[in-house]
Order: sequence, then structure tokens, then C-alpha cells
Amino acid sequence: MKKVLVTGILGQDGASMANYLLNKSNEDVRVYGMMRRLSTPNYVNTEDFSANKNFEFVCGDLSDEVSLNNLVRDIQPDYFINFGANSFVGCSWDMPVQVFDVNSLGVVRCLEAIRKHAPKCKFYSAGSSEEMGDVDYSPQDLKHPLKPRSPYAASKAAARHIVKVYRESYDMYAIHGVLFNHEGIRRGEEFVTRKITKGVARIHNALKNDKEFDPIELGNVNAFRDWSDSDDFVVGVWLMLHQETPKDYILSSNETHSIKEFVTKAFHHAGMAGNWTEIEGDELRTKFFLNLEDYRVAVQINPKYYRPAEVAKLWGDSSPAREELGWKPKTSFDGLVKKMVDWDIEKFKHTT
Ligand code: NAP
Ligand code: G4F
Repeated sequence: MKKVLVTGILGQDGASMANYLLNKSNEDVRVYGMMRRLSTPNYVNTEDFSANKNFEFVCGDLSDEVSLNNLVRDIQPDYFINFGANSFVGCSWDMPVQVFDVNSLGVVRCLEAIRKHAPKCKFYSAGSSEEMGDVDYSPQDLKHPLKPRSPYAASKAAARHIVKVYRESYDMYAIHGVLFNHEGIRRGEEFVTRKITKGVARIHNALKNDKEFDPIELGNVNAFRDWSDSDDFVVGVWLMLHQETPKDYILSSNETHSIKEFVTKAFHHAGMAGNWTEIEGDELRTKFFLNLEDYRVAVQINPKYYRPAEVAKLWGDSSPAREELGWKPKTSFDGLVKKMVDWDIEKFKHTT
């Protein structure tokens, strides 16, 4: 039985990976899910597998090398999948030191723990399309230069470099997969897709109950992202850990869509048609109206959600992963929007 240490177990990808390994794949594995100490942990993402006899929560923190060294020494994992991070770009300007400590130095701490205590362990580092940032061309491939636009993106670019250094210096199986945006029913509620689908569910319920509602407030709705389903990506990450020679790959949908398009589709899927209106030169007055008799505003702009520097357009090229690893995502953009909207309408059916 192979032993897999997964950090970020209470987050989206850590939980999706554990759920895939324990419930969906035919792998014979024991999963150790690392969480940090919290006064009130939120176990909502781990409900599907936490009772599995091959699963165990373990305690550790990416900012603390003692806990990482002890875990790697005691567990002797075959795979170490590092999904733990401060993953929210928007807050990374407010806490740049913490972001670098967890996202960059945290990766060094993982690599050192493996080098010292389990050098044969295969390591996955969670890279990001944000590393491309101020993009030179589309779609972006692994040759695209690193042009980070946020402390978060810079911290991931640093992680990419150090993983390569350890791979080449110590002959370690260490990879840094560059993943474009991926979402789903475990997505944190401050990320734009989940914020939209939760808001759509709230407005859907209000209309159903003949009640008033407040609009969803967003920042830059003209940004484009390459969105996929997290459940598809964890399969790709697992494939990346099974190559003969370690190599980095991109995972992406190979499509790009604007935030506006996501909003329109999400409302449409919930049975609420609507339209965007804009006043030229006055972006702040951009609004999404529902096509009701009284044309009510369902989305409006609040500049507090603007970022000090924006990544305008992410659009990935994952053809090497598809051709060389045989990875193929199952969920389309439309399928993703539908899955998230349906989930949130059910989950928040009593919220108006
Ligand atoms: P997420 O839902 O925010 O999960 C991140 C997890 O990391 C959380 O469970 C968090 O713990 C944990 N964490 C934060 N600080 C930690 C620390 N000091 N020590 C240990 N654990 C810590 O993020 P995600 O969407 O699953 O993303 C997984 C990874 O992929 C992250 O590295 C992210 O940067 C990267 N990534 C994500 C995407 C995407 O679109 N989702 C794309 C590219 C790369 P708490 O639950 O205690 O807060
Ligand atoms: O959903 P977001 O916060 O995701 P972002 O910044 O693209 O980062 C996510 O994907 C990265 C991979 O590309 C990951 F590395 C990272 O960990 C994270 O998972 O924002 C998406 C876009 C941005 O352009 C943002 O400015 O949506 C825009 N946006 C507009 N209004 C908003 C909002 N984003 C958020 N979170 N909230 C808004 O109200």
C-alpha cells in the first residue's frame, strides 16, 4: 500500500485529491491529510472520505519545519502532494510576508524534509497560471516567461525555481505543475466563481419566495480566466506523479471566458435571463439586469474588489499533458457552471 501525504486537506484540491484516491480511483493507498491547527476547523470538504479507514488527519504547518520534518520522518510517504498555501491572490498584497513564508519557504521546507528523511518520496508543488501574469501571448505554455503581478504570483514563481533546483541538484522526483483556474463544489466562497454561484442561488431563492434581494458586488468583470473542474485536475496531478522522469506540465481547459460570461451563464442556468449594460468610459456603472418586468439589478461593481494589479487574460495550452500523460478533462465550462449553480441552489435553499 502506497502512502500519500496531502497538505491543504481542508481546502478544495487537497480534499478533491483525497476523495479521488480513496473513493474513485482503484489505487491501494493510505492518505494522510495535513491540516494546520485552527480554533474551529471547517470539515465540509472532507465529509466524503474522512471516515475511510485508509484516511487519517495529521497536524502540521507549512511555516513550521519541525512539524514537516517529523511527519515525513514518521510516515515515510511515497508521495507528498503540497496543496497547502495562502491561495487567495486578492489578499496577498495585504500579507506579502506570510504569503512568501507559506507558499515559497513552505515549499523549501517540504523539499528539505523529503531530502533528509525520505529522499525517494515523489513531491508535487502546486504551481499557478498566475506566474505568467502580465502575459505576452495566448494561449500560454510552459515556455511563457514568469511575469507575476501579485505577491501570490511571485511566491509561486519562486516555488517553481526552487523545485527545479532541488530536482536537478539532488536527483529528487520533484515537480511543479502549472495549473490554470479550477473550481467546483469545494471552492472557497471568496473566489469569483463561487461568489457568483452562491449569489445566484441567493437571488434565485429570493425570487422564488417573492422577496427583495441585494445585488452581487464584483470587481473587474472584464478579466478572462481559463476555468476547469478541480475533480479533473487532481487526476492530472496524480498522472504527473507517475512519469518515468519527472517533468512539469500545464493543466488547463484550453478555453478562456470572461467573468461577465460566467455571470450570464450562471443566472441563465438558474432560469434567470439578463443583460449587461455599460456606459462608455464609466466602468463603475456596469450592471447586470435581470429581464424581469422591473429590470432589477443583479450584479453591480464595487471598486473595493479591484486589485492593485490585475491579470487580464489567462488562457492555457495543456496539449503536452493531454498527449504525453493521456490526461483528459471530463467537465466542460458549461458543465462546471451548471454543477456549481445546482449545488449552491440546493445548499443555500433557505438563504435569501
Ligand atoms: P484552498 O482551497 O485555499 O486550500 C488551501 C489549503 O492550504 C487550505 O486548506 C489551508 O488551510 C491550507 N493552508 C494555508 N496555510 C497553511 C499553512 N501555513 N500550513 C498548512 N496548510 C495551510 O486552495 P486550492 O484551490 O485547494 O489550491 C490548492 C493549491 O493549488 C494552492 O497551493 C493554490 O495556490 C494552488 N493553485 C490553485 C488553483 C485554483 O484555481 N484552485 C490554481 C493554481 C494553483 P485552512 O483550511 O486551514 O485555511
Ligand atoms: O477567483 P479569483 O479570486 O481567482 P484568481 O485571482 O484568478 O486566482 C485563482 O486562480 C489562480 C490560477 O490562475 C490560483 F493560482 C489562485 O490560487 C486562485 O485559485 O479571481 C478571478 C478574477 C480576477 O481577475 C479578479 O479580479 O475575477 C476577478 N474578480 C472580479 N470580481 C473577482 C471579483 N475576484 C474575486 N475573488 N472577487 C470578486 O468580487
